[in-house]
Amino acid sequence: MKLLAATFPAFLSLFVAAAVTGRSPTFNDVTLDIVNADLAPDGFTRSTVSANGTFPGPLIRANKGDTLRVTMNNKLVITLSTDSGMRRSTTLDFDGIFFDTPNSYNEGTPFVTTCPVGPNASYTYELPLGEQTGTYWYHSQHADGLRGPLIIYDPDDPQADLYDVDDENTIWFISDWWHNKSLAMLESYQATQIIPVADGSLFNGAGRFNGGPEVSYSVSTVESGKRYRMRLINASARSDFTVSIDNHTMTVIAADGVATNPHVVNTIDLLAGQRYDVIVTGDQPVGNYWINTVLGGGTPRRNPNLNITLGRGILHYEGAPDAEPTTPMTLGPDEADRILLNEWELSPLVPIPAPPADIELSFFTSMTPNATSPSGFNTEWNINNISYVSPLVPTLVKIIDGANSEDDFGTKENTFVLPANKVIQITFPPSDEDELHPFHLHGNNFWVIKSNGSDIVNEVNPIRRDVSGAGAGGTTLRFTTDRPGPWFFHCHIFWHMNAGLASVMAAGPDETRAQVKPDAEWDDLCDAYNALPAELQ
Ligand SMILES: *[C@@H]1O[C@H](CO)[C@@H](O)[C@H](O)[C@H]1NC(C)=O
Ligand SMILES: *[C@@H]1O[C@H](CO)[C@@H](O)[C@H](O)[C@H]1NC(C)=O
Ligand SMILES: *[C@@H]1O[C@H](CO)[C@@H](O)[C@H](O)[C@H]1NC(C)=O
Ligand SMILES: *[C@@H]1O[C@H](CO)[C@@H](O)[C@H](O)[C@H]1NC(C)=O
Ligand SMILES: *[C@@H]1O[C@H](CO)[C@@H](O)[C@H](O)[C@H]1NC(C)=O
Ligand SMILES: *[C@@H]1O[C@H](CO)[C@@H](O)[C@H](O)[C@H]1NC(C)=O
Ligand SMILES: *[C@@H]1O[C@H](CO)[C@@H](O)[C@H](O)[C@H]1NC(C)=O
Ligand SMILES: *[C@@H]1O[C@H](CO)[C@@H](O)[C@H](O)[C@H]1NC(C)=O
Ligand SMILES: *[C@@H]1O[C@H](CO)[C@@H](O)[C@H](O)[C@H]1NC(C)=O
Ligand SMILES: [Cu+2]
Repeated sequence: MKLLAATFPAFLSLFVAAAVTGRSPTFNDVTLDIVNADLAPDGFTRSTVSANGTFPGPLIRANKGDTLRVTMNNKLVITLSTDSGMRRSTTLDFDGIFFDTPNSYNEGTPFVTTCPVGPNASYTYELPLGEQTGTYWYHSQHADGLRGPLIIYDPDDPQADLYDVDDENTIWFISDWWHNKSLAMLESYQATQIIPVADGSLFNGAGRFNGGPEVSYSVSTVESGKRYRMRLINASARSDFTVSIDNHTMTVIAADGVATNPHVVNTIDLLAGQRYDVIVTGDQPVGNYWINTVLGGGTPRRNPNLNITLGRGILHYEGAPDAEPTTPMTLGPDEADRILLNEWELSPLVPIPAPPADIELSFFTSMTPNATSPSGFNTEWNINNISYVSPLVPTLVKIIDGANSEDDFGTKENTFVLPANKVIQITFPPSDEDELHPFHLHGNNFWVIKSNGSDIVNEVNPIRRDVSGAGAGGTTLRFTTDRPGPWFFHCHIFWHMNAGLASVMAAGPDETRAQVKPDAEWDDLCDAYNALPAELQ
């Protein structure tokens, strides 16, 4: 007995120590087969590039502290002759995941941290999740369907008392949907400067377009009296969404994986790549209610298939008939009744004041029509007059091989070499932009010191996130370079990014060389990619 009494606490404290220092991570192995699949989520059949043949791709679920190992098998081979117009080589990008430094080479951004993986090849991405929790998504760098949710659950969630249900049925995956293949649309955009307009939108993989069949809308079921943690993911290529639920409010409790103080609204504008976790309570009479997901970004004038009224899902109470709501399809609350989520009104649950900036950068965005760029593009988006073009050798490879200053990169790589452990401020000055560019920083959160649409400057408890809009009103972001590595910083609108609205924040080249230790599997990717014929790249 004595022995037991003496060893038990010792065992316990060892166990706790291991959990805290992450010395014995739980490996969580996931396989995704990237395949060409014919899908018709809105009733129109098209060939897609998809994870496991579905849209959205399967849920990747993890717990706080896990090390995720995602094996991607590129099986984009079978229908080569019929599927031209979609790329064969691919990577996976895990939006919002920090990656701890030694592993940041697994971050998946083509030609920044890796070369794409060709057909019939596989790659295993290792993601040590550390302290991160919340709502994320994975995607490839194209608009042909490869997108899916990634949720990190926290068994000791400090917000657990705010909701009763949080499971695979409380994910709201919202995206635009395109009937044409992305390469053809990109070519047309670059030739004409006319940005493609989506054919419609999907709510959890179901939607409709004008003149299409009446596909059943996706149903989200709730029980009267219960509180649900709905995880909204805007997995759009271009479009943003205005989300509301007839007769219900939404209490925002997290933005891009960062827990916030509860904030009640009835309308949320979701930019491409953004995520919000909201509490929805079954506090209305048992019935069926429309969830309105109204697509922004382009007018039906440019694409007659698009009817923004058709983007929706159903909030169904247990006990109500299995039927569509009998109320009209609207675009959400009238202007007067709208309680819009304003980013600057959110405050993190755990405030971290933004330290003063050591280095200040100013980002001026512009579009140059009819440019003749090295890539042959005819429409260019610029940051400070430079339109990003991917290098042939990934930024990380160059850094490992000794690149130290901006002169070691081509002008078109728009790479900012930043010392480690500094505070960087990026200001988008007020401009005559008529679009809001959802700028996304890989591998890090930033503080939103000033949001577009507000003059409030907040350095005390600003929201931290990884996507924020830059537009006419001006936006100020701040982040630290305490994670060495080259981090892509780009507009999340697929068409803008591909036309050059992107840059790379190369944090701490010396520290990157010292700390980032790629394995042999990664080392082989570029040689394998470069050996592929162009049509397989
Ligand atoms: C994807 O499909 C493969 C092959 O069927 C399967 O082994 C794997 O578990 C699936 N992945 C997920 C995340 O469901
Ligand atoms: C991929 O493997 C399949 C089956 O082994 C083969 O038919 C096909 O030619 C391969 N494709 C490439 C691009 O290597
Ligand atoms: C630029 O391209 C557009 C569309 O092709 C064309 O209408 C316009 O005249 C061109 N402008 C110049 C300056 O070449
Ligand atoms: C899709 O392709 C069709 C046929 O070429 C074309 O008429 C339409 O404008 C394209 N749609 C988009 C969004 O590019
Ligand atoms: C997703 O992001 C795009 C681009 O910013 C935006 O147009 C669209 O409204 C967003 N969707 C949602 C549901 O917020
Ligand atoms: C929503 O509330 C309005 C009045 O506030 C009511 O007219 C309408 O019937 C309600 N909708 C449902 C589906 O109960
Ligand atoms: C869009 O869809 C709604 C609902 O079905 C319909 O009432 C409306 O007429 C459609 N709009 C157009 C322009 O067809
Ligand atoms: C971009 O080019 C314009 C026109 O040549 C020039 O006026 C402006 O100063 C340049 N901006 C930057 C940030 O280099
Ligand atoms: C950005 O801010 C400007 C200035 O406040 C405002 O006019 C514009 O509507 C905002 N853009 C969006 C999409 O909210
Ligand atoms: Cu943009």
